[in-house]
Formats: sequence, structure tokens, C-alpha cells
Amino acid sequence: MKTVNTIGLVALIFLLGLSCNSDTAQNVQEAQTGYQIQAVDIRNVKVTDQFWLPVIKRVQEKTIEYAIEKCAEEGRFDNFLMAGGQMEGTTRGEMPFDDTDVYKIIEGASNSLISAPNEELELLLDSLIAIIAVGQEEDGYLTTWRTIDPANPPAPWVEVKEGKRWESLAASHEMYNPGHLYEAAYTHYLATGKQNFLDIALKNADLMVRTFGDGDNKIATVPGHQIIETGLIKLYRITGNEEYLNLAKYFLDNRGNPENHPLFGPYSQDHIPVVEQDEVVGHAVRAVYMYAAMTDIAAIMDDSAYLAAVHNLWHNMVEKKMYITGGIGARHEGESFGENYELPNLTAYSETCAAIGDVYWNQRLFNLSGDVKYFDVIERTLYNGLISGLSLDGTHFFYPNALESDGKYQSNRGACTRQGWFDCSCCPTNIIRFVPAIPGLIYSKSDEEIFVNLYASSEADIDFEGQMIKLSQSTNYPWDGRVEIKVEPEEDSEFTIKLRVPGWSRNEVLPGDLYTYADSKNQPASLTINGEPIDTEPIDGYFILKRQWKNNDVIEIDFPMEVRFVKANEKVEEDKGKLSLEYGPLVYAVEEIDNPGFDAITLSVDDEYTVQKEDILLGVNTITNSQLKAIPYYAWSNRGVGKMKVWLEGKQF
Ligand code: FUB
Ligand code: ZN
Repeated sequence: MKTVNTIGLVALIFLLGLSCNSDTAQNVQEAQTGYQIQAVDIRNVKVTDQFWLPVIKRVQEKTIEYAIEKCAEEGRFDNFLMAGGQMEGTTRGEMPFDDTDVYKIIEGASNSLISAPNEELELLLDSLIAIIAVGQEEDGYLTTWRTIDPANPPAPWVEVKEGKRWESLAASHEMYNPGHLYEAAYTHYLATGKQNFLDIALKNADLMVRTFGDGDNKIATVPGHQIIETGLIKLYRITGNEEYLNLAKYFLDNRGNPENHPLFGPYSQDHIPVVEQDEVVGHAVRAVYMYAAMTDIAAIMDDSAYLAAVHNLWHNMVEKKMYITGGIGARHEGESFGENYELPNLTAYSETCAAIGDVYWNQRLFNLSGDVKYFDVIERTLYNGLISGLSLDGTHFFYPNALESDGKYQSNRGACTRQGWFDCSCCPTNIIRFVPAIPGLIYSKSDEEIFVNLYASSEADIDFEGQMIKLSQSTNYPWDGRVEIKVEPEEDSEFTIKLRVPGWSRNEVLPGDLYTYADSKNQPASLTINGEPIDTEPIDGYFILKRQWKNNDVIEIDFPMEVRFVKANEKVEEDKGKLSLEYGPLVYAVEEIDNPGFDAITLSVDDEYTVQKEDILLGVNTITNSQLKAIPYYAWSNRGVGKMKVWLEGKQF
């Protein structure tokens, strides 16, 4: 963080005379999650990885500060002060959910504090929280635009009739704002142990509990944009207050129930009851946030109808509506899913927020079952359609993530390339909230097993079966597939480590038949322990190593990487006759800047390629032959405007 700006903001708080009450939490309890598998907490995972650490540092050292400056510039903080009567003026910004950018920055910064303690940043967060507290109404209500001037929402599409609370829930984001507030407050509390933000969230959640439901003087309805549900469940987890859990369930149970409220329709997944939904429709971010909450309910309440529904929805999404990059949401119109197999490339929406929400959902599904397929989706999304949203300089972003560019079509909200900010800045701040939490995806544990889900150099201290087990992973993944893992139990003992064999290494692009490899170059993964080859086949996608582990045992795994050619199901009209290139978990793209003959490029499965590390784009493996040079998709559009393709005309397959 640049000291001058930080101090400037903090000074502002003290000038305003706001107190930063940051008493630490007491009497807070962790309620049962219902999940049989838990992530190894990020405070126990130290990432040293040459791929992910620079991305995490970029967000910690650049993007967070950049976004705080943008929020200051665009009046996000002023809105809280105006709502609390400490500043004169009218609502700044253009979205009814601008408050959430502040919450999401605090969430990401809180996670960042775990891996990179930073007193100055922590103090800054306390200051921002003090500003937020100013904007909260006496009874807990918190949506600044409405408090400042209910008759004048920042966006014309928020219909105001009488200026009353909750009158325009389809658009007002009066429940979406609190949802992000709860998510952020939960993370801030866990990261810092401070209760200052959590107090604001709980005061608001208590208002929600008093306001919504079927009882006397309550409002029967559901949120327009989901996220309050997972937020409420998180508050339930740390307080044990079942009213929060019950309200989340109420909101889910009543979607698609016309007896409860006039339905918002498929755009908001409010067309039929959630347990009957089996096709992913409507606004993709709303959808995956809702499916994540449904999965929480399935876990906590052991609800088989919810479980069946999320499985049906997942199959539909992954088998019929997912881009090869893991991105979801085909249409700009409504930021929404299209029909089955409708996956245009130039006009793909594939919103960064939707990719993030999808990872959150898939991790929950994994936690329920330990099924490898969920981490196959997570890995593909992470390395491709999610991290593409952040530029290499940390201050430019994709909101939609197109899979093709003609150099003219403005896929990124009015631009052909990455933008420094947006009128609607949901994606940059979602990147901030997500990226510092990436260490929490790498390892998981159940009562019986330790899982290695992702390959990234790191050290994990895992509290397992009454002892701490250290795993030290060292790898050059995703640039090559060799991984070494040192195992250090406190005492020699028998336990099980499950090593995920990535889908691409099992010759599976994604679960289902939406994409398949067009070549036959797959080479099986292999394994040694202390240099001795282990003759074992993956079972259900894992190397399962159950043995007496001794201190300093070393596992070496090789996932051989080859340049692979992918073809799409023939029902995907857009990709007919086309091939895409992959290497390990990375999807590749060709950009005009590297390819003078861009328009004439074709691929053949017989082509021979060279894979080499090049000193471009912060260091990537390029794939080249006499005809083309391809770069990892996530790094496209970091060198100006130009044409790009993921899918290229194919020959002989
Ligand atoms: O409506 C809030 C957020 O803004 C959505 O999740 C994004 O898709 C963007 O529309
Ligand atoms: Zn977004």
C-alpha cells in the first residue's frame, strides 16, 4: 500500500471524529456446516508458488489500493457519510449496489491480512468500517442511496414509487447490499478477530429477520439478486443464531412461489421453485450465488430435494452451458445463460463475477462429496476464464470475458480491451475479494483423508487426526506437470492422502461430452514415493495413498503435458469444425499481435508444436510452429487492442 494515500484516508476519518470501535469478538460460536470435507484454512497455507503468488501479490499490492482510490474518487465513501448526515450532497455513482464495492474490498483485504499481515492496512479497514457505520440507519438498515434520497435512485431502472424501503426489490439491491456486507464482515471477523464490522452486519441481519417472512407485519418476498442467503448462512455459522439460517431457507423456499410474491421470473431464477429447477437460466451471477446457498442448505439440513436440484443444475451447466475456459453466461442481454449449447465466442459474456461465483459453488459441492469433478471445474475456471479478468498490471479488468475478438466489437462494456474501471465495478472488486482467498482452495480434509486439490508450491499445516501434518509442495505447474510433495507428520502414522489427478491428465476436458480431446496424445500420470515407483491407478480421479507415513517422505508425481487439441460437441454451432489448443490446465489463444497471418491460421491434430518459456506477458509458455504463436488465454489483451481467437478452423479430426 502506498503510505501517503492510506494515511490520507485514515486522517480523514479522524478529522471527521469517527471512532473505530474494533473490540475483539467474544461469545461467538461456529455452528455445524454439514459438510463432510473442509478446506484447510488459508491461515495454515503459505503459498510460495511462481504462478499464483505473483497474482495474489498483485492484488494485495496494487489492485486493493487502486480500487480504494477509485471508490474514493467515485464517491463510494461519501455515500456512507451522506447517508449518516455527516456530508451534504446527493448520491454519487451510478449503481444501487455501489456500497458493495467497499464491502468486497474489505473482504479481500481481510483475507490478504492473513497471508501478509499489514498493520497499516488493518487500520485503514477499521477506518472504512467506521465510515460504513455512519451510513447505517438506527434500526440497522443499510443501503446508502435509499437513505440519502429515496426518491432519486442512482440508476433510472430502479423504480421508485413512494420512496419506501423494499418497494422495488427486483432492482433496488436492498438485499444484495447486505448480502455482500455479511460475507465481508464474516471474513473480516475471522481474519482479524475484530467485531466492529460484524456488529454492523448483525444489526442489519436482525432487521432482515424482523422484516421478512410469513409472520404478522412481515413482508413475504425474496431478494431480487441473490447473495444474502450465503451471507446469512455465514452469520449463522459464527453466531449459531438459527433465525439467520431460517431466513436464508425462507428466501430460497419461496423463489418461484407466486403465493408468496409476484414472481420476478427466470432472469432472477424466480420462475419455479428452486427444488424443481433443473436448467440454469437467467442472470448467471445471481444463479450461481443461489446454487451455492442451496448447496449450503443441502449440507446443513441434509435436504435431499435441495441436493438433487443442485446436482441437476450442475450437470446442465457443465454439460451444456460452460465455455472451454470454465466461463459461464453466454449472453450480454441480461448477463445471462443462453439455451443449451448456445456458446458464442465473439459475444460471449462469461462475466468474471460469474466465474468467481461458480468456484464458490463448486467448492461447496466438493465439500459435500469429495468428487474430483468439482475441482476439475474449479481448476479450469481459475486458470482460464476467471483470472483472465485481471490484467497483468493489476489495474485493468475484463467484466465480460470474450473468447474471440475482431478488434472492433466492444465486448468489455464499451471497450475492445481491458478497462481501468466500469460504471458497474462488480468484477474488479470481486477479483479483490476472491484472489487473496485462493490459498484456501489448495488442500482439504475430511475425518479420514487429506486432499491435495490443486498443484501450487505451498506449505500447509494440517490439523488431522490429533496431530499437525505438514505438506510442502514444490512445482512449476501449470508450466510443467511435475510435482513434489514432502510429508511431515509429527509422528509416523497411517493416514490417507488423496492426490487429485487433474481432468486434463485423465483425458477429460470437462465432465460430460461438451468438449473432448481430438488427439490421442494423453499420457497417464505416474507416481513415486521416496524415489520408488508406485504401481497404482487413479481411483475416481485420485491417487489414493494410504500408508504408514514417515517424516520426510517424498511423493513425486508427473502429469505429462502435451499440446492437446480440443473439439466441442457438434451441437455447439459456433465451434463446428474448429479446434482449440491446450497445454496442461491452460487454454490457449492466438492474438493478432503475435501472428501476422492471423486470419489464415488453421489447426490440424497432426501439427507439431514447440512449447517454450518466453519472457513475454510476465513469463508464459508459448505454443509455436511455423504458422502460429499461441499464448495462455488468461493473458490476452494485455498488449492493446487486436484480434484474438480461442477456437480456430480445424483440419483432419
Ligand atoms: O447486480 C449486481 C452485479 O452487477 C451483478 O452480479 C453483476 O452481473 C452486475 O450486473
Ligand atoms: Zn461482475
